Amino acid sequence: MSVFSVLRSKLIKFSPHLMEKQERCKKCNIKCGLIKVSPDVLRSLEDGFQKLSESDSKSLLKKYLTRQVFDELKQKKTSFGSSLLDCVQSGFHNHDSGVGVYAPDPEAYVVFSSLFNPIIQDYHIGFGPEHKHPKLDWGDISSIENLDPSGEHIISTRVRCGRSLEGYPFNPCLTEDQYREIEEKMIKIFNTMTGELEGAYKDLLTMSKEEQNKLIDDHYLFKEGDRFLKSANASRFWPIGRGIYLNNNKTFLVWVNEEDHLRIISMQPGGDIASVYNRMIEGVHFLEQNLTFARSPRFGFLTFCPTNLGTTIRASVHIRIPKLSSNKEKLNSIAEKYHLQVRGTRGEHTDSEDGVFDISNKRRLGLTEADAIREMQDGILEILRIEQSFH
Ligand code: ADP
Ligand code: CIR
Repeated sequence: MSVFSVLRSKLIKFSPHLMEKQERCKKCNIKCGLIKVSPDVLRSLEDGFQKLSESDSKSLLKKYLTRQVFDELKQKKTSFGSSLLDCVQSGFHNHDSGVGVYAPDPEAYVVFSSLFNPIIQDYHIGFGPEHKHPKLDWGDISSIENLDPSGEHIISTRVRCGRSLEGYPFNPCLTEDQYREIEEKMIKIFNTMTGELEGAYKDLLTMSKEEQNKLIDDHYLFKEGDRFLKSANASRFWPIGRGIYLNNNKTFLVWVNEEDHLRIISMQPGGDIASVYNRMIEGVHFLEQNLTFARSPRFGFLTFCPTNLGTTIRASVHIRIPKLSSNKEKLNSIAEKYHLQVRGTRGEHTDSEDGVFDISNKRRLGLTEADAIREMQDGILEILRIEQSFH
């Protein structure tokens, strides 16, 4: 590579507007073929592709990264300088990934659409390339029922959504200054929260290990050292810019700069999903008075992981179902039929402890917020009906 082309690609990476006079690609309408992918990156791509092909990985990445798609995409870059390697390296390193891809910046969903589209269609159950995410609709909260009024099975309920701030790329492209800038912006807003949402922000940089571990064990804080995120280049400068806002009742939380710029979370003991959902909406309304969230006409709210696009809603219960827990096949078949996802007690990629599962809606894209909540509610009610029918 000549000195000139190295300089040019560096300049373009930091100043995408320099590409303005260049031609746009006919397929993705982005200047995706103009910055050369380096021989090192190409070698890592070929090597990773070969190893994944020979593995018994069940990831969606392995399923959809055919040789043809790989050859079509391996030379492309977004105007942020992201290559195919930035999208797939988590799945290349972690063959036990369920999905295996992340979008390093918002353009990646378009430039690498031949890979993202089929993965999105598979995960979000039928959201095809011709589909558009519907308009935001929180729905009628008064129609949502308590999932477990007797309090016998549901330990707690949580609803979260993810938000990216317009004007910033995702984790792998954020600079150290941008991490600090986002955090500072958020602290100013958190300081103005009142009423039920009033609380305090704690940054990870100055938090003691004891406090951090207690918050993780109590299910408030994100875990440390997620290997899927780490190999996606999403943990650079950790713990700079990362932290958690907690209201005084510990029922409303905001994660800053973990997987997404923001995760807005509401949770409480029991099965009163209407109260939990309502509080999360209140928090979102408050934050959006002060921030602009990145939203695409096709994908809805934009997130780092394609599994979170659209509504970005994950509504979950921690549920004790001893009978179904000893009949995993039955539990999985109900989950599949009702579009639910079963996770372990400490979140994704963890095991169930004491027969407690985290069960939530699976898809978030191609349906409204109200539909996502309804889908979770219908599935959980069916699980409880079946659990109670075993005597
Ligand atoms: P997400 O992708 O929604 O952020 P994770 O699977 O990473 O979720 O889990 C984050 C944390 O939230 C974990 O500690 C997990 O146990 C906790 N959590 C998820 N659902 C519930 C729930 N219904 N009640 C209590 N904690 C929950
Ligand atoms: C995987 O493929 O298993 C991980 N990359 C996680 C995928 C979805 N979860 C997430 O975004 N937290």
